[in-house]
Amino acid sequence: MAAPVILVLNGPNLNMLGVRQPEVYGRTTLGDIEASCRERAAGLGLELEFRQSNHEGQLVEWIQEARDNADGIVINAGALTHTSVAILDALNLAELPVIEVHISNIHARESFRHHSYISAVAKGVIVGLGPQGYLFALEALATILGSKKA
Ligand code: CA2
Repeated sequence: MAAPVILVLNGPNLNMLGVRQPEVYGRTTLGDIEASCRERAAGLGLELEFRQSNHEGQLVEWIQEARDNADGIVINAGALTHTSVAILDALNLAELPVIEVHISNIHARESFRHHSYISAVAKGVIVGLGPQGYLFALEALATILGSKKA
């Protein structure tokens, strides 16, 4: 059987991880996160597509494509988490299991970060656990999709 395909999507400014504000987001770069996700996905029997865009429309298009090309989505939409009904609609249309990830604990930060449009469609939400949150999200999808190796 073919390995389930997981689309890991990253929104605006996440390409700056490890470069600015290490006190909030740490020193790990998005490249480091991609490498650890690839390693974990291989161990879980998952195929990985890892992407980042600063553009809402690009993220919407990737989510639309995922409906036919992927089996699950991990998404850290960055600041679009708190503003984008378009991403919520795209995720609803995709009809795939979604795990929402945030590196920081958005509930311990400014009040405008406390609400997420994406949480309404997410099977689960992982916040505040740093880059490891992405790995927990892959574990969760592997369990949901039944691909976890014994
Ligand atoms: O904690 C998270 O993962 C966030 O999704 C990160 C977003 C923020 O807007 C969300 O509220 C929570 C920010 C993306 C990263 O922005 C950077 C800013 C400075 C230095 C490095 C990254």
